[in-house]
Amino acid sequence: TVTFKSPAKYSVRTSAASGNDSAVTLFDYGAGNVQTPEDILNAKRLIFPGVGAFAAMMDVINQNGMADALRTYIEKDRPFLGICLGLQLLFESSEENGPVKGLGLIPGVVGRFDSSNGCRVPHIGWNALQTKKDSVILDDVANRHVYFVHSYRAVPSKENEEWVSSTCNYGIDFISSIRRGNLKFSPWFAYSRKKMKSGFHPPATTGLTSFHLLEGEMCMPFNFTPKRVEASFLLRVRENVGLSILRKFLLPNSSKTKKPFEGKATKLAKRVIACLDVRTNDNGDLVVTKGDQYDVREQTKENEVRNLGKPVELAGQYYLDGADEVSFLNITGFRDFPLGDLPMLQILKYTSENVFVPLTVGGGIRDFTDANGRHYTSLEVASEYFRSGADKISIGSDAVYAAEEYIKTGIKTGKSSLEQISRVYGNQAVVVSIDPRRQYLTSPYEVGFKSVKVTNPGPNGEEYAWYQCTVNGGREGRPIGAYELAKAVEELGAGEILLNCIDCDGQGKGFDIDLIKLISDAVSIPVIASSGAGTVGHFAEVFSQTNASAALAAGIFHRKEVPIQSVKDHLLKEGIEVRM
Ligand code: 1PR
Repeated sequence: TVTFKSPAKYSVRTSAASGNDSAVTLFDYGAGNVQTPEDILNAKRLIFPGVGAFAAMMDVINQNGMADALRTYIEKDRPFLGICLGLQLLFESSEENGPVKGLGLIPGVVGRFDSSNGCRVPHIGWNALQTKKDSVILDDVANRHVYFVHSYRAVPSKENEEWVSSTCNYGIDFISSIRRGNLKFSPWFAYSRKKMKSGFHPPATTGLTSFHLLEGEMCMPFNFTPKRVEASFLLRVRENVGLSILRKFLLPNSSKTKKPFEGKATKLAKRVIACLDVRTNDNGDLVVTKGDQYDVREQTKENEVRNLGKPVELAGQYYLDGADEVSFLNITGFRDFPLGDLPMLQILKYTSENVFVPLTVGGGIRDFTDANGRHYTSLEVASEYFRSGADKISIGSDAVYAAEEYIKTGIKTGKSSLEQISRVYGNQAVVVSIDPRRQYLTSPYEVGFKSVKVTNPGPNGEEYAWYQCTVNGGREGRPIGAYELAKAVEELGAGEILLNCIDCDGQGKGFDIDLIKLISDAVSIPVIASSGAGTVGHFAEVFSQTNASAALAAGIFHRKEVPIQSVKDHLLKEGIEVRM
């Protein structure tokens, strides 16, 4: 029984008062304190989809008495499923903005990943679990990749060994799930009567509005709308691992969902991302379009906007085809205010009901004053995107201005959209999209920006180039290079870089390896290589010759020239780990 107290709000909880054993209570610690400590104590099963920052969460739950209620509930061996912060808060303390004390139910601390061991932070993507002991709830996860996105992790130690049910390796081993319960009982008993705590890191990216669950080979955004719950629990539960974990928690005597997975996940997989550039065409319909070097109009007399399909349908197809993430770029967001562009929000809502891989959305994230004089902050714009189902937002033009200002003054004002959104939602939720254009040079000393010796000389035999950042969809060049921008936005709080290249966009001749090498070597956050994919070989090339964590393509997928599955098959053949 899943009933919602306030379905219109995302801060929903279920009714645990029905007396029905299958009732589940969702722990909402923020958003107006709709939940009381009594609700926790009366819960039949409690799910804590913790998102946000550790310190802020502990403050809230200590002040409103929920921390004590939670401790009592868990100490009484009542069924509890903690996700993300819902796992981390059980430990003694977290380093996140701290040290800050946790509930102290499990010995050990939550610390930050260290990028000095060669791993990019945040840890983003599909990684492999090492299951430690027979943990029925993880049946369907064995040998699979599951999605992580986080900068902090619980540290395994002798003292907490007995709690650990799986670990994951990212430079070092960290705790990916914990569990305690006596397995001489049947699974039903194990879940219903004994301690059961399992926290896969989930994404924490959607603030207080939603949480993510591991999905069959992936993690999904999970907005708790009744429709979504119904669709997900009742219809999709057979299809994916994440939901099967939930199902096993909620319906412990249910049968195994699938035959064992035959592949073998061993480490963090390289991601293949499908990108949908979206804009309104001349008839007023929101369509997926695709440019040639950012020109999205057909070379016809009518000069119409190229129309490659419907956004929700295409995104759904790419999810089924095996895309590891889907990105929407609202490419005219720089001139059309996104909150005035409700169809885009609708597209996100519909897409997130059916697409259970992380969704990124970009375009138009900035402060804005509308025609009636109402001022919207970039944070409000981003929040609206998150509420509509986005897991990450991507900032283009506004990040360029912020980086220019930061480089000029050396001061982090905390006021840029990038800083504000990453402070509230975490840097793993903030992508900076860079739109650079190659500018050839005869000597690297011609400009004050970082240049590279290019593999293919320029039209006049120039051997060097710098990559000039642009704003407003490539329309305006700015006095800042991609290298300088990438380093500045990393310092300002970006969690990932989406690295386009206007010269290569839509050309199908391969990624700009020189550029991607330059940027992925310069920063320690993940870099998504974009623009120019034309063959499966181009993906293998970018992963073998650069430190890109993901590769994104648009045209070849929209025109059905290269299926996502064939990209993955090829990468696998080349010895590059992918999520199959
Ligand atoms: O500046 O914050 O409003 O964000 C605008 C966003 O829209 C930016 O992320 C910017 O990259 C994007 N954008 C703006 N204009 C265009 C355009 O094409 N005219 N699209 C545009 C960027 C590039 C990629 C493309 C890859 C792969 N498109 O997203 O998907 O190049 O293409 P390919 O595989 O076909 O080569 P703001």
